[in-house]
Amino acid sequence: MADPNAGAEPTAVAETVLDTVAAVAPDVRAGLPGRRRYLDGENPSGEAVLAADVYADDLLESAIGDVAGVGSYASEERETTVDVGDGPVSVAVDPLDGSSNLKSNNPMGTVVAVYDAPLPASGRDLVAAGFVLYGPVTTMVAGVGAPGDAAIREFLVTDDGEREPLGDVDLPAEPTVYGFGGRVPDWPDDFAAYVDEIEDELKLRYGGAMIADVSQVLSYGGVFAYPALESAPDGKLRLLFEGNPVAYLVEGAGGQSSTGDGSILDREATGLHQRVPVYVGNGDLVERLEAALADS
Ligand code: P6P
Repeated sequence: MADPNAGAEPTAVAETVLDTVAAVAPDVRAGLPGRRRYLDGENPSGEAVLAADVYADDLLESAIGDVAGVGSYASEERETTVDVGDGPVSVAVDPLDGSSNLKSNNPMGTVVAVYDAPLPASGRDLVAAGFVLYGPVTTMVAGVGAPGDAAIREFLVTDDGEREPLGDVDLPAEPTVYGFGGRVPDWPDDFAAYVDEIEDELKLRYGGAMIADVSQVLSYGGVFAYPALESAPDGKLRLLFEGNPVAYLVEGAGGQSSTGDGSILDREATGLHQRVPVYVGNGDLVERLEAALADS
């Protein structure tokens, strides 16, 4: 029997993946109230797992696994990839980024990265990336195409799981906000010196969910970082389903990304859960940060 995924054009598959994530989003959101409890055990990154994390992951794996052209599914919650078909496209997901915000009822999101390559894959192999933000309104920010070629757009996600275009996302030229993860005592001296330099120029906005904090940078201009830490030289965020997709989106919106030493998209992928320092935002702010880190 002919492979139904044969000849599946990666960007067409990617569009369908984004539609599928939007279609599932109302169910993810509706399932949050009853799933604020922690489960026994840890995720592959050694972090506590909420019932909502597993619920969202199961919904997304089932829905994305049915998309023709998708060959494998990976997520923050799963040690290894799941073979879901014979297609050329791999999908890496953070099902509920910032789920610890459930306790405080602050925003969180679903992050999706679509690669035209087996996992683990480089950010240069992305053919699409996006996030759903469960805020006062459910929205999606996404792009389809090679890194740098894709227009980054915002969509309203309706109660029926449809994507209604709201317009292009362009990083404001004048930055106004910053938000940095980790604890001040754990920041290396060079990063702390950078913070001292910019904290009088920008307003502190940090909400503890990467996607919500990146959304503020995309909306108001500025810089988000989960930096390399003294205790964790590769930082906290994962390359495949956090660093790469936000780098794709912020660079596509007119900003820059960095690991501290060049674009996140150029970081070699060696594992599904490898961590990477994440610095994204307006180019001047990212370049000043790279200079500060290089001075150390
Ligand atoms: P901290 C959420 O758990 C997450 O992975 C990112 O969404 C967020 O940026 C970071 O961790 C928050 O970490 O140490 O500030 O709680």
